[in-house]
Amino acid sequence: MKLKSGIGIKALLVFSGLLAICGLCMCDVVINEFELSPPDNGTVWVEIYNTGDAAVDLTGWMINIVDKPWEGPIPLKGSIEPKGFLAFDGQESWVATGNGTVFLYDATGVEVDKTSQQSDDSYSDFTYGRIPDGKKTDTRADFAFMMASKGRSNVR
Ligand SMILES: [Ca+2]
Ligand SMILES: [Ca+2]
Repeated sequence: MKLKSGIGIKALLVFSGLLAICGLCMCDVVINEFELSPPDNGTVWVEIYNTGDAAVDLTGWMINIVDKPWEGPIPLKGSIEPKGFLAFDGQESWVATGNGTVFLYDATGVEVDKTSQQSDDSYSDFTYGRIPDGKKTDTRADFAFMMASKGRSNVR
């Protein structure tokens, strides 16, 4: 009897371990749009989109904008709803060069998404975004130069 329950607990631990691993594998959140060349000396920002069917806890997640040797880390918080959009601002003190690659890391530091390197010196209301939302073939073609839609669905 004791042995049985011991096995039961072990199985339960293995099972919850698998659940935890699945939780970490949620690669359903993508970088959906980013503004590295904002108009009027504005703040750079990055929009993420949850392509999945479950809310994702963003505690401990991080966006990093890299324009070597410069890096701009943006810690995330809260959670993102299924098919939801969220935009996170960089720091106002950052001087936008219009260049950069954007990375998204989950709470364990695993790279969840990465954009192509972009260069945009227009300092206009246009941004780079995935059209349609969440399009991910891991090529430059995933991102179109489009009218900014911060925190909303992307439209050409
Ligand atoms: Ca812009
Ligand atoms: Ca958008």
